Amino acid sequence: MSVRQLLVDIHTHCYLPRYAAFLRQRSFAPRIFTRNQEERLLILDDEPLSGRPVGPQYWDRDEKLKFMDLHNIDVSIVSTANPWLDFLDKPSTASQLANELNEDLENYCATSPGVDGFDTMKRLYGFGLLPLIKGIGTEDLLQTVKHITGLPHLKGIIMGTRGIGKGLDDPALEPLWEALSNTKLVVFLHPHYGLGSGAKEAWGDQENGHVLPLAIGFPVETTTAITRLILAGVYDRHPDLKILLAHSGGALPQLSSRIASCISHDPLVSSRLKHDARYYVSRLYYDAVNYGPEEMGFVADVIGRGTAYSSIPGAREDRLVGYKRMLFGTDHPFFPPLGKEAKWASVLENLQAIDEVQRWEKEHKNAVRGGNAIELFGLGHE
Ligand code: 5CU
Repeated sequence: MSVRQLLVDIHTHCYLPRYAAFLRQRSFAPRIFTRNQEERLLILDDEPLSGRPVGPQYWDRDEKLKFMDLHNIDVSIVSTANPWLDFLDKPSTASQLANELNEDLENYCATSPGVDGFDTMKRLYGFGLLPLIKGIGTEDLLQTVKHITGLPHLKGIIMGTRGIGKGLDDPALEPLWEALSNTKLVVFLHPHYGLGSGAKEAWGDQENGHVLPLAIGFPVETTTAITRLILAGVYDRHPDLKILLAHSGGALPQLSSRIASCISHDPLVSSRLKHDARYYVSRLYYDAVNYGPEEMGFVADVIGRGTAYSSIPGAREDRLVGYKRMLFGTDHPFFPPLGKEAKWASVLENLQAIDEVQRWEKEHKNAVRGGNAIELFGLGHE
């Protein structure tokens, strides 16, 4: 009897009811407000103050399950959408809210239905939140990591690119990397700020909706953040860290040889790292959210090629292993159809892209669609 291959969505968001209620109490971004009897969401610094419509698809678990059913998604690993708790300024509020939201998400997942034919597997798992704000104590961060490791349906944490205010190369984060690398938790690194204060000039005066911040700002932000982490030697000190990059790593795969070359020509940095930068690229995980078969195959090729850049003697290049580090995602509830179509193009495009990668056999496509996620997150073994 052949075993059904599962479709697992590892990039799918929500604003839990408690989080949405919190945003409704705020009078500036991030906030949810009502205009003409319609709730609207304002989260990005550079979006029009009118925000955009927001509704139950962001907080109602039944809506998530309906969306999954519509697209034949068996399992989702749900994360709070940006900007998480980054905007809070009181460590005690951030820690308390993180703990409450992590409990809420555990409950959201633990009480979800099981997957048909897979006895021990739930349809919903989650990424928890850390109180990553300026002024937070290391103990508070480590306490939250410990709390999350005790919540069996939370399989990782989602975090933004600012860490506790100074980015991911901040030495103050060292104990956190250490703690995370001693757990099975996967760190989902996700953008929010785009180009930050440089955006106004970079995007120009023309009104282009959300296109530039999302298509360019987000990926550049992720690329910069993970490059800074690599340059700080975090992966050398914590090779067991499991970091999953949103949007297929942004521009990292495309720029990895250039980054490696810039490092090797820089007198300050050339001897700092244990490996060529391309090796670290092969140690990361990437969502398969890039909407095109050529991009999908390219990212996998670059990951696979990185295996040859280890400074470990005898390391061999195996281009085909790249697919093992790529995992299907949707970005739901963002990118809904503009028209009345039932199925979401943003989902179908990524599925089609996976399906059309040249040189990927059925086995590779199934791994990216779900097998890799089941293995990486240990689904069904809680
Ligand atoms: O449309 C957007 O603004 C977003 C966002 O903020 N976060 C995300 O994950 N996808 C799209």
